[in-house]
Amino acid sequence: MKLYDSHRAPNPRRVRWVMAEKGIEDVEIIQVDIMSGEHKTREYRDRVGVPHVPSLELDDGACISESVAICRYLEALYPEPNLFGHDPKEQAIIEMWTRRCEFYLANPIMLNVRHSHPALAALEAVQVPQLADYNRVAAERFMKTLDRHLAEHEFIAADRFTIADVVSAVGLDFARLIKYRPPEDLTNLARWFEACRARPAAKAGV
Ligand SMILES: N[C@@H](CCC(=O)N[C@@H](CS)C(=O)NCC(=O)O)C(=O)O
Repeated sequence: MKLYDSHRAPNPRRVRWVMAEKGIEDVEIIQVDIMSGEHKTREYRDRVGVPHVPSLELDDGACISESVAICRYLEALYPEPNLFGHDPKEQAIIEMWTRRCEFYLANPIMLNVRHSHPALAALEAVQVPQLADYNRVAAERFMKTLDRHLAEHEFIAADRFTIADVVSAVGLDFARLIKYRPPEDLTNLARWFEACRARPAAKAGV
């Protein structure tokens, strides 16, 4: 299998992190330079279907994009350690949190960064500072919810590290590009974030 990756981009990092948690080493990593538009070439779009990274190309040539779908596929091939849930209830709860964390935290943070960092202007038709502010405020609203939840829970979605933690930690870490730090009073969030960042797999390909 081949992973179309882009070194600094957050969504491919989710996949690299999951691969490292599971000790997956038999995937060839191919760097795609999104800053120069390599993901928009005819060849890449024909192969992958969308101008996005990551994408996982299977040995039969099929390409799976969407980082969480790729991670779920890898979980089916390499079930341990379990990141997506053991039984229907746990799977649904982990998916619930993963979607919340993607919609209300990771995506707004990504938009905040993309509309603030001068170097990322290359990825936007136009950078809109108000959009950056709006998305930061939206992400911080959900950070408060997460902080309250993490007062009672070590990890976000289960009694162990899961895909919901990967999505959230990668999102928050991406904001370091613009030197963003979550509000200091969110101490439970800070404790959880440091625990995630301390995991050996957090350094995969970073
Ligand atoms: N929901 C998709 C998002 C993919 C995505 O937006 N990837 C970014 C890099 S993190 C990208 O390819 N950006 C290229 C662009 O915006 O032109 C996923 O989770 O894989």
